[in-house]
Amino acid sequence: MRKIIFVTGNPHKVREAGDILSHVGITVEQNNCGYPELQENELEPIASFGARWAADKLDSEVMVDDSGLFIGALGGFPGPYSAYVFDTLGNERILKLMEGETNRRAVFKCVIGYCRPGEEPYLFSGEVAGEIANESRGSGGFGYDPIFAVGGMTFGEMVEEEKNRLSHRYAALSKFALWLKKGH
Ligand code: ITT
Repeated sequence: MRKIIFVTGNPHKVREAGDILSHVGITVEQNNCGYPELQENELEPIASFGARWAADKLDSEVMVDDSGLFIGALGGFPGPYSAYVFDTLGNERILKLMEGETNRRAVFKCVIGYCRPGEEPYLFSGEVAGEIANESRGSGGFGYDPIFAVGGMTFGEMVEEEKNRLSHRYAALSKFALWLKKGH
């Protein structure tokens, strides 16, 4: 089994990535060393810089995951600021911001950055379209899962395998896995 170091402070991401990548013979190991998160309007440069920085710091091949929830009616907010907004506002106050809003469309995006020491990073992105639920539902998953719904069900209401079959992370990791399988 090939083992890739996953630099993240979020154990839920590691668990999901571990599940998804185990099907293609890859295991992931969490490293909590962190990386400087650029302030950018897109996820790609954040993942790119982070992957390169961590590969050089750990002198090993690494992957990072930068994800964000882009809410249409809020002009794409919180997008790349999703972690900060989750920590400061949280789901209930996002639902308040969305009160009376009929356009509930949102997109969850994930960008996986992969890098080897001294090399250029590679990026793999995935997204899933969904809606902001009217209320928080379900206790599964993490973060925005209880308020992000696909096909009428929130990620929080889904069992892990269901979320992992249709999530933004699954979409990004599938591309990554395919690329690795080609011998990279
Ligand atoms: P690292 O940067 O250390 O990897 P993080 O949790 O800060 O961990 P992000 O910046 O990518 O990661 O996360 C943005 C926010 O979106 C954060 O609050 C996450 O909890 C949340 N999030 C990311 N993926 C999610 C998912 O699949 N379902 C629900 N919320 C998610």
